[in-house]
Amino acid sequence: MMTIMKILVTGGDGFCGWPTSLHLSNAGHDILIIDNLSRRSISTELQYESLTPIASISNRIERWYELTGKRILFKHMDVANNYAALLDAVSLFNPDCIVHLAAQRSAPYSMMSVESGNYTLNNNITAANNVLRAIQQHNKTIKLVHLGSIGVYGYEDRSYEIPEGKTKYVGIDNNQSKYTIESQIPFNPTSLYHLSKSQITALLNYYANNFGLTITDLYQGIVWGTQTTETNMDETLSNRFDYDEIYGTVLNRFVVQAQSGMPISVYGKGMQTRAFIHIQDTVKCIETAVNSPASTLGEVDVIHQISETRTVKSVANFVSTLMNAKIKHIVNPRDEKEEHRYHLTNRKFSKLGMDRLNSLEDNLVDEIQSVVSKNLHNIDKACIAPKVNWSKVHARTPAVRENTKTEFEFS
Ligand code: USQ
Repeated sequence: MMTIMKILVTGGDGFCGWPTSLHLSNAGHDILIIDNLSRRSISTELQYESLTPIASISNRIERWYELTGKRILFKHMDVANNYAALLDAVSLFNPDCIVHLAAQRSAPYSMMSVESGNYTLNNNITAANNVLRAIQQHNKTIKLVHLGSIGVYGYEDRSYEIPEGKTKYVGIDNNQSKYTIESQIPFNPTSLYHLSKSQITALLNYYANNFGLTITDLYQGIVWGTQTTETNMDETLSNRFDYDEIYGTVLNRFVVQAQSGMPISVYGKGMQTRAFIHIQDTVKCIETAVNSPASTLGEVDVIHQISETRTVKSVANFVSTLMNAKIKHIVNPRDEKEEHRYHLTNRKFSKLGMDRLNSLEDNLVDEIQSVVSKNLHNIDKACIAPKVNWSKVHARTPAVRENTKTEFEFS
């Protein structure tokens, strides 16, 4: 029988956080969302809006209550900047589990300017430390599920399969005896956002080793899709859909481009391999992690939250064939390898019963029809061309938006 838990979701108003909160609430858990609503203020700052209309957090919560009779609690709070308030909330709510999703999650945003890079590092690392500290101070048995990123490994050429968690190195010491070193394979993040997530893994290990906290770290791939069973129940519950140059991830962008008659913009050669997961599977994987037994004391349980890996070119080809759209290779605005070997293990979720995750083939048509076609009139073509150049740190403020190029530079 499922145990009903009290679950605190930080970042519960965001793209992964909102559907996760609904999903866990629907499963019968008591949910408290803590969020500073920064995803909404960054949207205003950039002047890039979600393609789907987004209701206010109070309307979302009220509608959920009207539809289901389930009450989600909400506290407007900045986890990174108000430790005392966070500790108060944790002490008062006394959760069994904290799902920590509060983070600045865009890699391009973190590379946009010195300020946005510093904000990403400070916000993400301090928020994670505050959550860990609150658990340590209030009640060390609270389980932490952190949403990490598969991007911490980076995209160098690797001939081997990247394991979930530690790998063993066996060597011979000076006395000709065998010794073993256990460690994660080296991280090589390619953006400050991904660097912030790799720094957080050090924090998680520190608190697990030194204070015995129970922690699961989900290294998630690029999320695509918009709605889940719960967000589909009513328009007021709709999740966001970003396709702009900063927050839009590759597949969302390709679908919007194809649907609005623009060429699909493949950066460089397009042989970059990336891991993907549908938002419906994100919420199910998080639920599985919440319900799974505690990790070995002192060890962070690392799980790869991905359903498939594909090259950018194969994603472009798939969308192009499906929607009869042209593909254009454009000058890559990022510092990244355009061709590399990349293999990831993802056996842990199948062992936990999550063995059939959605692939592009399963869900893309539905996504195009129910989300993109329906909101075609809202597409702002000017926000699609990439304006952040990875190798040049240059400020991009709303004030200069009108003057920035909206055309692509083709290679
Ligand atoms: N790309 C294109 N054309 C585009 C946009 C992107 O070819 O129009 C390419 C990029 O060069 C890159 C790949 O597609 O090689 C993926 O780019 P992305 O923007 O979809 O994803 P990325 O910026 O790497 O990271 C994003 C989010 C981050 C999340 C991460 C998942 O910014 O929040 O954590 O996806 S992962 O990297 O797997 O950890």
